[in-house]
Amino acid sequence: MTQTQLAAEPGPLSFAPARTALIVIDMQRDFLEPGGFGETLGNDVSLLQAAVGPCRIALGAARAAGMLVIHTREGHRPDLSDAPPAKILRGAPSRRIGDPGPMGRILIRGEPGHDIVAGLYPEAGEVVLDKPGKGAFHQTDLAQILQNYAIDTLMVCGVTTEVCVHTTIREGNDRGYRCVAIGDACASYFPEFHRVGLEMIKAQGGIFGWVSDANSFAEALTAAEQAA
Ligand code: C5J
Repeated sequence: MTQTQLAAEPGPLSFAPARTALIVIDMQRDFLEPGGFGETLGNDVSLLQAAVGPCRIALGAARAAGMLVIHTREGHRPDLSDAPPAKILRGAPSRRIGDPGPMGRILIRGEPGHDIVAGLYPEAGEVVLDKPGKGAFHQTDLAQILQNYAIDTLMVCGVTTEVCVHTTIREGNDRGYRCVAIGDACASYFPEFHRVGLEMIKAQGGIFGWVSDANSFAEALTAAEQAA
């Protein structure tokens, strides 16, 4: 099986594209566009645009390499039966989960705001995973999907760095996956949290993963293609 080397921190990582999944976390209108969940929590959603271009690079490279691509969407059933009251009621947002907004009901499956942004839209055959929580393993069939494809390495990008990206990487690490944050393809409403969030992953010799970037990921896949 073809292996390739990824430039990463705290050190390079050898991986087999055939055993690797790209997971694009929650690049949804609800987080990236005005009027959605992110804005109701008082955030400047324009800050998340920084991740779109690098996510496109990572997605394009993964697609060209024939890798498993998984898109996640955070959201809830229309009857809110899967939404913990503590999540709905937490904080003091101007509009809460399930309430009507300019992109439909906030953070509800099937509503326009729940959809993935146009520039990163899933292609036919890619896995779209609906998750009720922050982590992509919580109450989803992700573990089964990764097992079925014999995946051992997760390349993770999306939003937000310190919430859903971090939670998913921590969950994956505890389940034995080698997890890499594609750092420039992640973003946060808090630039400092983004920076420190990436630092946390790779500190202590890579305490729960590695950090790389979209171009390095694409270069590693090109090298794998040339070696095959
Ligand atoms: C948040 C996420 N931040 N996708 N969700 O609530 O990170």
